[in-house]
Amino acid sequence: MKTITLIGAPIEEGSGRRGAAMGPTALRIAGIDTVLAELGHTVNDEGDLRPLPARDLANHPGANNLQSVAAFARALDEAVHDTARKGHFPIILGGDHALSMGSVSGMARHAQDVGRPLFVLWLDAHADFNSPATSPSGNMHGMPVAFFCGEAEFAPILPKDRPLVDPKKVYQVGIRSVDAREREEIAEHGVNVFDMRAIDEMGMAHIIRQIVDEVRAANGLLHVSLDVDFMDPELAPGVGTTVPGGATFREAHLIMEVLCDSGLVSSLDVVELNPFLDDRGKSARILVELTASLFGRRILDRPTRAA
Ligand code: EXY
Ligand code: MN
Ligand code: MN
Ligand code: MN
Repeated sequence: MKTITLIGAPIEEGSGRRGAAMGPTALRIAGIDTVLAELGHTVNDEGDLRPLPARDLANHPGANNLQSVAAFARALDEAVHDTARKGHFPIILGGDHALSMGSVSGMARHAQDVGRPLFVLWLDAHADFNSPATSPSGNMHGMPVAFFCGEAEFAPILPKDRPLVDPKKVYQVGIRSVDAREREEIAEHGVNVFDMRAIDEMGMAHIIRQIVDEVRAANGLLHVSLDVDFMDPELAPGVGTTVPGGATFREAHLIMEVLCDSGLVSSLDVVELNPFLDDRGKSARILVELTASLFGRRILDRPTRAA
């Protein structure tokens, strides 16, 4: 059983619209804490971070709301690193996806402390590999992967010596919306992308087992970043960036079940939930279901699959 720390990150300034700041509250109302406690885990809810804007940074024409986004990145880098150092499992309740600039950086520091490589599983419709130089929107929720890989260095958001994530240790699953320059960047840097076509052709079981096998072979830590728009919008409508043709309920569940069996997951972001756009809490409830599967809820007991 784990000791889990819930960290609320009510950021919406990275997304270009209002509503995602209500995400942490909706996830709590949907029962994320009680579900985990009922599975036998110890759950500490640290409440929500409320950082003041980072006024030391100049506004940037290609990075909307930089001061607010940077403030959350700094606060999460610290909070996630501190949580992991105590041996606790951080779950970050978002909030838009710009928060992963901080959460992944905090885990990269922890991985460096313990001498293990950090892998990132990015469950998303989008590659989130823009920078201010490539972004069509300037919205920073489209930039976190480039940021933690060191490919969006335009302002002193985090210390210069922060550890970066190797793009070849980033696995993106569910992708179906990639901008022109982003497409070139992810290819150039060797990000592992399993787009929806790959899921259709190979099957989710094959893909997730391949990822788990690679993390295990490297004795890695695995940070999971779950964007609501990874799932099909019919299933999870509570997000501002819906893209048709997403993952099904079973595909999403299977990932969580296999990840749970693997024992390799070190940290989790649950992001982009916009309760203002949701349908009577449907998306929030699905996110709680998926989190429960990651932490041990299972349909039936089954023998552990040989590695
Ligand atoms: N690629 C688009 C942009 O950079 O503006 C859309 C990004 C949406 C990002 C969402 C959170 O995954
Ligand atoms: Mn995203
Ligand atoms: Mn997305
Ligand atoms: Mn580049």
